[in-house]
Amino acid sequence: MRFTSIVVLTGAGVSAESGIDTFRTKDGLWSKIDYRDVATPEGYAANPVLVHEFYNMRRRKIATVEPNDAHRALARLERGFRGDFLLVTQNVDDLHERAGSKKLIHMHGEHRKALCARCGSRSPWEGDMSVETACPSCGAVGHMRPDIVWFGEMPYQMDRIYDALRLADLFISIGTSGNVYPAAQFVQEAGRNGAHTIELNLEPSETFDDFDEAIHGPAGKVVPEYVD
Ligand code: BJW
Repeated sequence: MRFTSIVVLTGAGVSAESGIDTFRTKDGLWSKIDYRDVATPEGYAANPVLVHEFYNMRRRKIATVEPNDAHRALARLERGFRGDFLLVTQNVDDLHERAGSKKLIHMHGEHRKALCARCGSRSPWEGDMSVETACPSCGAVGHMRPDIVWFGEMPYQMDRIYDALRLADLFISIGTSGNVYPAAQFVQEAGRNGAHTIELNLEPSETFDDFDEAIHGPAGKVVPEYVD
């Protein structure tokens, strides 16, 4: 491969063929539940029981699914690439790790972690969570929440991501609708710094026009074809 520094951005579409719901497609999560109720700090303050139920259900689902060919192809790309590599995922599932990816950032958090809103500690989390759950670090009850970045909150590790985007000479965006910022701006940031930019998505995304190249189709097919 002629490139020296690769940044890959993934979204819900990369996990769709594993059986995880996307958000904004016709039957996606946001067609069934109002995102303001479950994906904002205000929704959580208004009804923490509903929010815990929503994430408990999603955490249980993730435990039953497996990585697909797209996750495995990205792990192969990382293993076989000699230069700098960073996988930035918006997904909160752990399918990239389970497929073998190592150099990755979960910019929107992780289902298998809990965040204490009282002391700020993060803990690995496996089972359900409720308003009765005590924080393993400080012992406070009623402050544990899923470690998920909600609307209006700052995504994780933005400095590291922007540093990688500035150095990248290849930016690959996979399975994301390009509706949610700041991830939707990464293609512009990478392109401004000279990277070749490519979209691999089921259909043209909102930011399709910003890419140098696009291949449209299911991730489980187009990602291995592109990578191998
Ligand atoms: C397939 C496929 C297959 C299907 N193969 N492809 C006005 C203007 C601009 C910005 C704002 C604004 N008002 C508010 C904002 C900011 C806000 C925002 O972007 N809002 C927009 C909705 C307008 N953003 C934020 O608040 C973020 N924080 C922030 O901006 O902080 C300030 C800041 C500023 C500057 C720098 C840094 C920081 C936080 C956003 C947090 C998002 N959180 C969620 C959590 C949901 C909870 C949960 O997980 O349960 O993250 S929302 C949800 O959307 C989730 C996802 O990670 C994220 C992105 O969705 P994604 O992955 O793109 O999924 P879909 O469903 O949209 O698309 C799937 C795609 O796959 C589709 O295109 C399909 O076609 C495709 N596909 N099957 C390949 N088999």
